[in-house]
Amino acid sequence: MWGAIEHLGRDDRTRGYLRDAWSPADLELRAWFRQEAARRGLAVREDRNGNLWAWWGDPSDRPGVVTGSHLDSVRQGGAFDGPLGIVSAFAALDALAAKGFEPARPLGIACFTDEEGARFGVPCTGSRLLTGALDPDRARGLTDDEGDSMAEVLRRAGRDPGALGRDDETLGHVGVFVELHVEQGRGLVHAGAPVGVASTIWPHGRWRFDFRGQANHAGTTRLQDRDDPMLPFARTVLHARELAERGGVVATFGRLRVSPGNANAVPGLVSAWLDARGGDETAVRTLVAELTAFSGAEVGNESWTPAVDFDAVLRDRLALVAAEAVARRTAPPDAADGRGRPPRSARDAAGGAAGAVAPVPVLPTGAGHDAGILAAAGVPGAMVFVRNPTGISHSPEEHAEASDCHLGVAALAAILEDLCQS
Ligand code: HGY
Ligand code: MN
Ligand code: MN
Repeated sequence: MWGAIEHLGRDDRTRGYLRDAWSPADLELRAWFRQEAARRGLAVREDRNGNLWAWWGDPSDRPGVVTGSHLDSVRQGGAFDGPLGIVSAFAALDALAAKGFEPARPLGIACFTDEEGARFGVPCTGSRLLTGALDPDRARGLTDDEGDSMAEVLRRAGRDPGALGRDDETLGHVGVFVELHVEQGRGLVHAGAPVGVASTIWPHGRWRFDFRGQANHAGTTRLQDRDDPMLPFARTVLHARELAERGGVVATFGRLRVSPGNANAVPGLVSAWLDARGGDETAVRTLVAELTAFSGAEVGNESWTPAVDFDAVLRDRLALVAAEAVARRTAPPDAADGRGRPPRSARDAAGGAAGAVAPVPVLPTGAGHDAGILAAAGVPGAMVFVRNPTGISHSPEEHAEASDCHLGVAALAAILEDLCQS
């Protein structure tokens, strides 16, 4: 499966991915999702917001267990952020089917649309629209770099933008949502573990800063006659770093638009997007307020996601289930006979004694996810992380070892089996 999609949307110069929502690459990936679901006899449907759902069983009978993630990427992103959760979901269902497991409740795979917000600027638009966290009129009016609105892009993709909006029927099909994701950090590297479970998603948001000035000739305009917006922008970027260090949070200006963008002219407008996050919501909001006052820019909030604490009982239960699944696949051959038979049980394998297997590490994350949007809407959820050797993400360097990915699938399969027992 991985081989079937890894070339889709890849920039072969940089090996980064360009998988904007509703781009040709995204449409090819959505077709791939439908093929993989059909190959397994899963009923596929697209909801009014463009999210895809593949079902083993009928969720209108009773709320199901859902896993999945997203297929879109940031610009020049990595291969794993999103797709690893989708490929692992299909592989986990294959593992359950191969052992003859019959889920006692519907089991679904979700592919959320436009999780990164790379094209229209707001992250998780599919899950935010689904849960009512994003106003459909605002969504329809969001524009991309070409000035095309989401409504126009949806129409071109054969969808009805008028249908966007909260979808309680679809949301009601999700009894619990478990998202597997490559770790975007090095927590599992430091813990020496291939798989972990999320505790919290940090509060995070995006703000647009517009610095207005006077467009003018770069050669004939004296310095004292200039109103150059690039200067307050530059001071603001440096000040953001100082405030972030002081406040114990992170702040990033990663997207910049200089208008009109002539090399031989003082710009008239500099637009810059701030991404601010941290474990403490007050500290994040304080940074934004202080930076706004300092900047002198027009500042608009484009998205805000409050802190999400995943359900602690579910988190701890899945951390144990994942640990047992990993132990079963990594335990040394049974010493008794030395014939390398898998050990009698994960518990024996762990320590020989009847002791329990230690749960996998439980980690916070500074990355937003659809699982966080659903949890904020009251859908019980959890996240499974797969080790990322360098921790790098949102970059072509993003990577996960195949052996860790397979352990992630084993953990996800065990989790889905555990949740679908009854
Ligand atoms: O930006 C994020 O945290 C996520 O990768 N969309
Ligand atoms: Mn991402
Ligand atoms: Mn992601």
